[in-house]
Amino acid sequence: MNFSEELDKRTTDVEKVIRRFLIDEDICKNDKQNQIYEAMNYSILAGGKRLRPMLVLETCRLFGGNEKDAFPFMAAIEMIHTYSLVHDDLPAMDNDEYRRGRKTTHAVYGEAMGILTGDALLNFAFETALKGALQAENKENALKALSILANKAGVFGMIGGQVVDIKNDGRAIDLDTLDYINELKTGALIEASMMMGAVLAGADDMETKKIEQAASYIGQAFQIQDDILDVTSTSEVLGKPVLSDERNHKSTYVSLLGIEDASQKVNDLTNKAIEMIKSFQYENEFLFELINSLIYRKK
Ligand code: GRG
Repeated sequence: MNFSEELDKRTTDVEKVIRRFLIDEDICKNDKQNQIYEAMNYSILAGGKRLRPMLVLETCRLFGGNEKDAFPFMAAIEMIHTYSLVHDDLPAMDNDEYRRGRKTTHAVYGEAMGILTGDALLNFAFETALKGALQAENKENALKALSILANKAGVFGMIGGQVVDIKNDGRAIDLDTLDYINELKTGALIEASMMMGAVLAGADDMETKKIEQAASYIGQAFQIQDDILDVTSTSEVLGKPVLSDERNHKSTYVSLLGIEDASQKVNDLTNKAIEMIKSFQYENEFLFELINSLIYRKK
């Protein structure tokens, strides 16, 4: 099996894990609030690369951990990621009509339900992770993972990055501010994913710190590649509008440095991350290939 076939297979496996933690609409169909279950499942089951849950699992495997303990955290991180997309697409934020190749949640269910769907996914993520932690083989490690998740999703992580991004809306920003936004807005959930995988497998503080740094490089590279695809790809391939940064007057690595330098930066950051992870002397060839493949991703 080549890497791309292996990736497809593992994405399907990750998808199966996520589905196990979602609300069963049939069982709950008599609840008066049943539309929220439908909207939650509509947004989370719309596809997506499932990168973050895959990083949880593969980093857990890197450190030789118990995969079962990682499952609820894989679902939780994808719920938080999906909530951020649902809220980011709202009229008050980017006001986008398409995401993951289909109508955005608010476009289908209305703005109020869009807000509530994001809120519900965020809350359900913590309910899922907490239940998982209570049943985990190593509860102390699971609690550490839970604390990482809360920290990286919040004001010191993803939300903090979004705040700085919005505060600078329509303004030209310098590279330092851009790095700050990218590290938090995009990097924080990727850091959370890899750190959770590591601590669930019993990685010590020094190893976890190193994983955090490597994941931060991966997150920055991921965001710069996202900016490149925004100007080089098509809405059919991406499943969302292109040229959105230009339309929203957003400074990116592409607008500040040009495509060539931005691509070089993606390469450099990715290589630094892989080198750092390889320095542990643990083996997970698929994880290394996965990180490397993000340089060439088309969506
Ligand atoms: C808290 C409202 C709120 C927002 C937080 C993460 C975020 C800020 C907004 C989401 C939109 C955005 C451009 C995020 C940057 C990270 C990024 C490139 C997300 C897209 O992730 P992919 O490509 O998406 O993994 P799929 O659909 O494949 O899961």
